[in-house]
Amino acid sequence: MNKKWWKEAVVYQIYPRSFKDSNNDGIGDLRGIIEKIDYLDQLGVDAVWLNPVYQSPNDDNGYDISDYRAIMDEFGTMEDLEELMDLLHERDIKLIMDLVLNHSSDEHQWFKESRQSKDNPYRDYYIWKDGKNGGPPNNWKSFFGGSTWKYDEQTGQYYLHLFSPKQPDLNWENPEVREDIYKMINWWLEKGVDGFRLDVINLISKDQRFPDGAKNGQEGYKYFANGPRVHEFIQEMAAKTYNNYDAMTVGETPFVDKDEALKFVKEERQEFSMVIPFEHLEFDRKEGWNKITDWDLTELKNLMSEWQYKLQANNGWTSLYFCNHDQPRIVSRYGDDGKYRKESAKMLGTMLHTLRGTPFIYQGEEIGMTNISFESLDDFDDIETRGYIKELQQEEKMSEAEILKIANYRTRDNARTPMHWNDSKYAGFSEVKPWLKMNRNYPEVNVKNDLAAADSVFEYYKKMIALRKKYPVFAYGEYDILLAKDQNIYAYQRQGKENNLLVLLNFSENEAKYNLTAELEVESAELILNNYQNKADFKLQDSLRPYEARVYLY
Ligand code: ISL
Ligand code: CA
Repeated sequence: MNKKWWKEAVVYQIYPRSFKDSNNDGIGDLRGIIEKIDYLDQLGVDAVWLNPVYQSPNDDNGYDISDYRAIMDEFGTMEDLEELMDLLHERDIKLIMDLVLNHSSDEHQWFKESRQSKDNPYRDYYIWKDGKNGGPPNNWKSFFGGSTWKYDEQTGQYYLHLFSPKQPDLNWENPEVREDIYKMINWWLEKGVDGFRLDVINLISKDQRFPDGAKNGQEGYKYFANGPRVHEFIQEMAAKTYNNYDAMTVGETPFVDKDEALKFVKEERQEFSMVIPFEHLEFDRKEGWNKITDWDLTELKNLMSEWQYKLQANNGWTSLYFCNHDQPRIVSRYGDDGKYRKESAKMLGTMLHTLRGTPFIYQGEEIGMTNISFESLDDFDDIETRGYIKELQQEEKMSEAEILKIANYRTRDNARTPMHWNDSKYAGFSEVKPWLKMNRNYPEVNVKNDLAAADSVFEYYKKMIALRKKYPVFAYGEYDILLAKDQNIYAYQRQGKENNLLVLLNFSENEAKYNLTAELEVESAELILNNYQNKADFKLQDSLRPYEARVYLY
């Protein structure tokens, strides 16, 4: 196994808008992050990934970029970003930037030109088509509701937008677009950033026939996800930009299974260091956004195992995550955000830090932040949620109360409420009313409390990160599942050069018995991590307490 800094790293994701507001305008900013570098250092993370901080009209909170080489006014200046980068580097923390290359803002100079006329030099920077039978060119459905096509009066054609109409898709078929993008990426690399998270990067190559999708357009993704030229484009970009640096790259890849993933991350192919998988976060939404589905731990175990085995056998790598700015909080989904909040937060964290891959922590996860419960549909800010609410009201005629229930469970706002630093009004995030409502439990769940308590989620995370640094088996050990059929316990081994790990995770709120005598021949092992105070001796046959996590070294 080739050693790489990013295989040993733990990444901390910051959503700048909601991390820390330094100038009290209610919006988090770069100087706010600078104020909290000590905190990141204390936790022990190796890299910080910032969600987009570029100039943007904020139709989708920065994922609609109007200038890739300028900083959003609300977040600060380029000097602030450079200072942040230098200060992180002084502490050996890398800086990973978000790159949104599938689309830009409609307020980007390129699009302003492009929509002017059919013979404008920038026309082919975007995807323009004539309508069909008085409607859009095909039936593809946008991620945020409605058609993916918008009619533009000026030239009488439609442009493609997989996301909001203010996020027109760039035309990667055009070599000039690609070259302009590569120049921009190199400009950031020259500045000294250490890598990139590449937004929906597997959507950049569209089937040029633009066929209708089955199921009334729901399956349009078959023609724009993992498209015909996607690997050609990525290999070209990699060779001309980040592969000439010691950079880490993580491709965000919806609609990708383990086989598809391998094409992006097999080391010899030189595309990405790792991808962001989605399948492990889809169990509770198999029947769509507006229905919470029951699921079984064995499904999660099977899926994780498939990825783990496939990637380790083929020299591939992955990111490990449960939370990000698009996902509801994991304790409220796969854990318990009531009685066992702390135990389950630690147990889920243990899984992320002991599988083979690079763990990503999303701000607030390290203190066990939970989902929100907004009281009015007007409180939601997320463009995706607002799209669904409209659909449920107009097409499904669902009642307000039902919509509120599902929106609170599903909304991306769950991740985006301001970070809880202490128990003061607005939780130490700001002194004025923040841009998005707070989660009401901040007087209990906050950094100040966690730093003061020995059994806090924060202290546990700190310990996990330190262990990962101490024992290479955390990063490089071979994965092997144990107790594969158990419905409550996820158990596995990691086999390394010097040591092995045994990981036992109880996903249920009840005590769960296990018997490893048929699968393991280990006489003694040291308990190096446990989320309960009364420590358990090593036994091949024993039981785990509710949401208990144990990691043994032998
Ligand atoms: O968030 C989702 C599910 O709740 C996805 O549909 C999401 O839109 C998709 O994963 C792509 O996400 C990325 O690109 C979007 C942006 O809104 C997300 O914040 C970003 O992570 C468009 O740039
Ligand atoms: Ca601010």
